[in-house]
Parts: sequence; structure tokens; C-alpha cells
Amino acid sequence: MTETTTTTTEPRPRILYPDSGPEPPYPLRMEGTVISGFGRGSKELGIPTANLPVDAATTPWIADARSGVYFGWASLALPAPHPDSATASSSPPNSNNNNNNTNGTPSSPQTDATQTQFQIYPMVMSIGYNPFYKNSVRSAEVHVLHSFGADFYDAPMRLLILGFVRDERDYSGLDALVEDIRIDCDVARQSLSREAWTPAQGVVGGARGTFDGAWLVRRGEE
Ligand code: ADP
Ligand code: RBF
Ligand code: MG
Repeated sequence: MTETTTTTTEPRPRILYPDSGPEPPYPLRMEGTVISGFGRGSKELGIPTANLPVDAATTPWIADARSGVYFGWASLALPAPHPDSATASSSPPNSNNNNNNTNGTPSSPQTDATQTQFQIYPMVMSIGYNPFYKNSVRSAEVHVLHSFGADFYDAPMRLLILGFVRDERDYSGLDALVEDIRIDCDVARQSLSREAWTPAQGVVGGARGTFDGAWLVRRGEE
């Protein structure tokens, strides 16, 4: 049974979990290629969601995960023609990385123009059956808290999920669902903006914190 709400009655806190940082079992990892979703026009509602395949082989924890809303960080490797893409050449110079070419010459814009780099963004996501739409299969969909210049279907995406926000619900109308998602976005932004929750690797348009987000920007496998 899922709860049906007509109006948002309970005030919702905007900061979840202690300032000291994520606690076990978080962070949880998930990765995959962005696929097409249900095509229900989430984009028209102002909340596009990048869907990932739900694959128990690559994401062992997901079968037992509680359905609902989660928050954390997403990283995307956007291809060179994408307006928001970054190439390896724009990484901070000599900042502890070993990205030199095999011949030992330093990276240059020419040699790295097509080698895309993962960039980190805050995100809020839903894992579940979307009771409002009564789906029969479980989906994982991520609303990235950034305004992109173009879509990014097929892009590699990684997620570090840092906490649970709420159970998924049924709603009497689309407006009530959208209003709750807006609050989820606010909760994610505010909870993630604390130092111990913000990646040391840096966030697009944001600050650096002390949280270890190295996996999000790692090149290749592991
Ligand atoms: P679908 O049903 O195919 O998932 P959506 O309406 O949910 O369609 O739109 C999702 C697509 O929108 C994503 O796959 C991505 O390419 C694009 N997109 C643009 N901006 C965002 C964003 N901020 N967060 C998530 N996806 C976005
Ligand atoms: N769908 C539901 O049926 N119930 C929910 O409580 C719910 N919460 C969501 C929270 C977030 C942060 C996001 C991104 C999606 C959520 N959805 C939920 C999924 C939503 O129905 C889906 O993205 C639709 O495509 C929006 O029109
Ligand atoms: Mg979607």
C-alpha cells in the first residue's frame, strides 16, 4: 500500500543527515548508459530524468533497496560536440593526475579534444515503481540539478548515492507530484552543499569539499 496525498500537509526538513558526512550503507554506486525512459514528458514539466537500466548484476544492492527518492552526485562523460562537455585538456594542470600520453608529453587541447572527462553534478533520483503511473517494472531515473544545453542520451553516467529522502507515493494529481519533486530538489541541494558532503574533486559551477568523489571522475574501469 502506498500513501495518497492531496496536499502537502507535513512540513519537510531541507537538510537531512548530520553535517559530518554520509553514513553506511552510503555511498552506494550505480553506473550505466543513459537510456530512453517512459516518454511521459517529464521534460515538459521541467524535471527531465535521465533513466539508467536497473541491472542487478552490475548493481547488486538494488534488488534490496527501498523504493523511493534518493540524493547524491552524478557524473557524466559528455561527448565533445555536447555544449556542456569538458575535454581532458581542461583538467587542472598537474593536479595529482597521471593523464600524460604514453610518450610522456603533457596533454594538449589537440590530442585530448575527443577524450571526454567526467564532470560532477548534484542529483536527486527515484528508484521504484512510480505509483502515480502504476509501473510494473522498477525504474531508476535521475534528475540532474543543472540546466543542460542539449540532451545526453547514450552518455556514460555514474552515481554516488549519499542518502534516502522519502518513500515514493501516489498522488491525486500531477501538480502535487511535481510540487513534492521540487521540494526533493531543494532537499538535495541543501543537504549536499555542506563541506563533508561535497566532492574534493570539484563540482560543475560549485565549490570543493572534503568528500571523496574520486570514483566519479576515474577514467576507464576501476
Ligand atoms: P525519457 O522518458 O526518455 O527519460 P525525459 O523527459 O525524462 O525523457 O527526459 C530525459 C532526458 O533529458 C535525459 O535522458 C537527458 O538526455 C535529458 N536531460 C536534459 N537535462 C536534464 C537534466 N537536468 N536531468 C536529467 N536529464 C536531462
Ligand atoms: N513518481 C511517483 O509515482 N511517486 C513519487 O513519489 C515520485 N517521486 C519522484 C521523485 C523524484 C526526485 C523524481 C525525479 C521522480 C519521481 N517520480 C515519482 C517519478 C515521476 O513520476 C516521473 O519522473 C515522471 O516521469 C514525472 O512526470
Ligand atoms: Mg526520464
